Order: sequence, then structure tokens, then C-alpha cells
Amino acid sequence: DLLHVDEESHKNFSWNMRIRVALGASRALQYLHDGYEPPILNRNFKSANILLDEKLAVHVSDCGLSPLLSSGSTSEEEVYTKRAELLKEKVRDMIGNVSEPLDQLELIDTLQRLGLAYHFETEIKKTLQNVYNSSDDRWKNENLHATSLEFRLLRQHGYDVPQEVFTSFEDKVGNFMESLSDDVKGMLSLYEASYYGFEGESIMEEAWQFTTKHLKNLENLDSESNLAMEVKHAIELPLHWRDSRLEARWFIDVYERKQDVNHILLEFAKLDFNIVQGFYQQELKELSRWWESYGLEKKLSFARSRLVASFLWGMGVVFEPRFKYCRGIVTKLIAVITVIDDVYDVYGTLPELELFTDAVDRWDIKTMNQLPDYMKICFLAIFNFVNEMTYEILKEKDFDVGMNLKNSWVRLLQAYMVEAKWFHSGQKPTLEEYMKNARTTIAGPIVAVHSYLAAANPVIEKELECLETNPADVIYWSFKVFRLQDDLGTSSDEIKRGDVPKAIQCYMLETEASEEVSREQINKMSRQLWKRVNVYRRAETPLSETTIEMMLNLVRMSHCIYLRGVDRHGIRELESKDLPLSLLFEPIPL
Ligand code: 0FV
Ligand code: MN
Ligand code: MN
Ligand code: MN
Ligand code: MN
Repeated sequence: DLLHVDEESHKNFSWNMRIRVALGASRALQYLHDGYEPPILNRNFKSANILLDEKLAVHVSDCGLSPLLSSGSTSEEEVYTKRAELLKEKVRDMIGNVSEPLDQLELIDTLQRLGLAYHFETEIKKTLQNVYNSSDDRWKNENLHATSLEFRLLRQHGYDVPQEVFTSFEDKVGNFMESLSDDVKGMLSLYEASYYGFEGESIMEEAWQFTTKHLKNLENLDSESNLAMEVKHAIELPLHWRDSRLEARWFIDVYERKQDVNHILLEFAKLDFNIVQGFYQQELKELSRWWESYGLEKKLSFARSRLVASFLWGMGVVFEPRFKYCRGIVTKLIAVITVIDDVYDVYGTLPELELFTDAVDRWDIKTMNQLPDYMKICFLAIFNFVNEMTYEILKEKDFDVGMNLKNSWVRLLQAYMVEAKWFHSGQKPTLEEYMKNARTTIAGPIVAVHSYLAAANPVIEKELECLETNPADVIYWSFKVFRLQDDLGTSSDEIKRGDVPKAIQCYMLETEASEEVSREQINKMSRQLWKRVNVYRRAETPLSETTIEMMLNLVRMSHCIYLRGVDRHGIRELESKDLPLSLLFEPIPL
């Protein structure tokens, strides 16, 4: 009797059975029927319904639910939206009125972590410019936290700051002074800053070693204080590598417990989070319908059907409401790729795969009849998805991207083919050979082309060409991180099932190291690659800041999805205690 569950028994449902309805301030739970369409655009952080199980994801009516009262009026939504607008202006004033540099930097850091920075890009830029230009350094006054925070924020926003700002914290032989370890807040700030180090910067590497060692000791104290939780969270993943939406949800709770909490910031953060969440729920509902209409899940039961997980990647690439189209494209793309990847890795025979790769390359519906039945639907899934997107972009931007999209698919499938041949011939690539190909099979390059074309307006030919040709730039190195993270999360199962050796196994074969040691080494490589990403991020490139950030965000999401070597995309229930999606799909109590 789904319609009459109370909140208590609702808790006992698995996510697979739950339909969540968020009801703003009243926090009541209701079940709405599928046909509910909120009447205004900035609707429903109180209204969308959503099924998180991909098998049930679409028609709520199929679950035997009868249409239910929606709360009917939009007045509540309007109240919240108006309130959010008001708070936004208050925060804008706040940014303008803070005058001490340290207060300014802390406010910017808080805005970023609460997920609010996107509202105040201009103000933040201006403030940082002033901090950077100012020659008055007295406010830092041997303050490790202040120095580290300034360093991190300035580097994050592209300013040149030398690592030598930290030399005053070193002793005569160039080690960080042991007495600093008592200053936990300062240590934490230095730790976060150290992830902005460049390849070859020894002070930054030293800062990382020093802070990691001391903070890990603290982590074992198991205290429930806010600071202890922040340390634990930071050791798990640094801010620089974290997805901003997931971080915002986590940080709002932490911020609320702080003694010096600013209630305007807090209220705005919660409201804004809920409003954005409402958009996501609506989008996911539409995408779920699309996914079911594609029918790949029913037709190809051997393959993974991961629409909600795919949406998470889409949200990772672009979280802002206005990038809805791009988010949808990434979601669809990854959902389809996940199926096609299984065809190449698990199901297809080598001759079939050759045929399929060739058919996509020819891009001709006439060649489809040579394919086995299960491949026909795969071919059409790609063909239709690409053509639909081509149509939409031609319509919106007068730009024909058909061949760009198609070619990005061909490059992916050809790289899949290389792996398939290795696998079927038993040939074992070296780590270098493997990685050269694997930064394409991780799907970064194809996501780059699709998300760029979906988001950019106008499309800049030079930028597009850069994404298509993959020179050794910031994105190129970041996709290697992406691949390593995937391998850390998925390769145990892949090897069990039968697959080419992934990075960890290549390394083991080459060095005869144990799996544990190899994993450690791969983690280390990943951190080194990030330093290179930091370097290349400052290099001359046709890519815009937005494009680069989108791709780095994709990589950041991989850190989260594969955290602690768990495959949350492919196998495990997305909702685990590691990644409680309820946090993303349940509104924050106001
Ligand atoms: C990753 O699966 C996956 F689901 C793919 C290929 C979809 C797009 C890529 C990501 C969102 C990571 P899997 O680990 O099986 O991929 P590989 O390339 O290792 O077979
Ligand atoms: Mn695979
Ligand atoms: Mn694969
Ligand atoms: Mn394979
Ligand atoms: Mn994998």
C-alpha cells in the first residue's frame, strides 16, 4: 500500500522501491504520479518524483500508483525562489563589504564549498584580483592557514604564486618546522594547497608529505569534532579532486555546525541546493523516459543499464542549471557507451566487433543488415543518438557537427578494438602501450567532443579541433588520471571476468610487484599526473577555461565514483554508504 506509508515504514524500503517526493518546508513525503508537470520553469524542489532503480525508472504508473494530489499551487515555490533571490543579493553585498583580506579569502572558500560560487563569479574574480595586486602582506603574518589559503585560491584561479611563499615555515635545512603540526587548521590548509603543486616543485611535495603524515595521525584520533571530520574528509580526497555538488552537500552539514556560522550563507546554500536538486529530478525523470524508450536494457540483457549513474557523470561535468542540455547529452552518451563497452569487453566475438566497428565507420544504414541482430540495435542507438544531437545543434547553432560526433565514436571503437585484439590473442601490452590506448577507451575524448558541442555557443573551430586531435595538453594528462581511477575501481572484477590486463596488472607484470604495491604505485602515478595537469593548465591552449574545467570535473567525478577502489558506476549499488544518493535527491531540511 504505497500510498499510505508513513515516514517510518518508508525508511524500510530499498531505494529500488522508493519514489521520492520532496516537499520543501513541510518536509512531508508524498507520492506523485508520473504525469505531474510543474507549471513553471523554476519548479519543484518540492515536487518531482523519482525512481532510482533503473529497471523501474520510468513509468510510475506501472508500479500501480494512482494519480495523487499534487500540492497544486505554485505559491510555495514562488516563496522559496523569491527568498533565494533576496538572499543572493544579501550575499552579494556581503562580499562587497568584507574588507580584511583573510576574511575575503575565507568567504570565497566558503562560497565555493557551499556550492554558491557560481552566482558570484564576477565578484570573486574582482576580490581575488585585489588580493593578488595588494603588496601589503602583514595580514598573513606567519599565519600558515592564511598563507596556504591565499596560495590555493590564487592558484586555483590561475594566478602565478611561487611555492617560495612557504619558505618562512621551514627550518634552516628546508624542512617544515615540526612545531607547525600543532596548528591543525593551518596543516589542513597547507595540505589542501599542496595539491596545487606543479611537477618538480620540491617545497610543495614536501608540504604534501609533511601534512599527510601528521594529519593521518590525527585522523586516527576518531574525534567527532568538526575539525576532525574535515581532516578525515580531506585525507580521503583533497578539495582539488572533489566533485563540487557532492562536496556542497557534505559541507552544508559541516558548516551548519560551525560556531561562526553565517546564517544568511547557510540558508541561501540550503535553498539553492534544493532548487538545483529540483531541476535535476525533473531532468532525470525525462532522461529515464528516454532511456526506456531506447530499450537497450530489455534487448541487451547482458549489458549494464546505468542511467542514474550516467546522470551523476553528467552532473559532474556541468552542475549549473543552465547547462541542462549538456548534462543530458553526457548522461545519454555515457549510458550508451556503458552498453557498447560491454559488447566489446564481454559479449561480442572478434569478427563481430570488426564488423561493427566498420559499420559505424561507414555510417551507412545500408551496412546494418550485415550485423547480427543484437548489434543492429547498438548501431542504431549510436546512429540515432548522434543524428538527434546533430539535428538539435544544427537547429540551435547553425553548425553541422554530424561528422565530428561520428568520428569521435569511431576513435573510441577503434581503441576498444585494440583492447579486444589484445584480449583475444592473449597478447599483454606494456603499461605504456596500454595507457596510450586506454586514455581513449576511458571515454574522456568522446565525452569532451560531445559536451563541448552541447555547451559551447558559438562553437570555435580551433577549440573543437584541439579536442578532436588530443595533443598532449592539460586534458590529455587528466584523462590518464581518469583511466587510472577507473582501473583502481574496476579491474579486479574485469580480470576475474576476463579482460586485457589493466594498469595495475600491466604494472605487476612489468615489475613483479604485488597487487597491493602496484595499487599504491598507480595511486602515486595518479597524483603525479595531477601535478602535470596543474602545470599544463597554465600553458597556451585554444581551450577555454570553461572547457578545461568541464573536463577536469569529469575526472574529479571519477575520483568520487571509484573512491577506495569500488566500482559504483558499473556494479555496486550506486547508493551505498559511500555515496548516499539520498543526499542528492532528498531536499535539505530548511
Ligand atoms: C566504465 O566501465 C564505463 F562504464 C564506461 C566505459 C562508460 C564511460 C566511462 C566512464 C563513465 C568511466 P568499464 O570499467 O567497464 O570501462 P573499461 O574501459 O575499463 O572497459
Ligand atoms: Mn568494460
Ligand atoms: Mn572496455
Ligand atoms: Mn576488454
Ligand atoms: Mn574498467
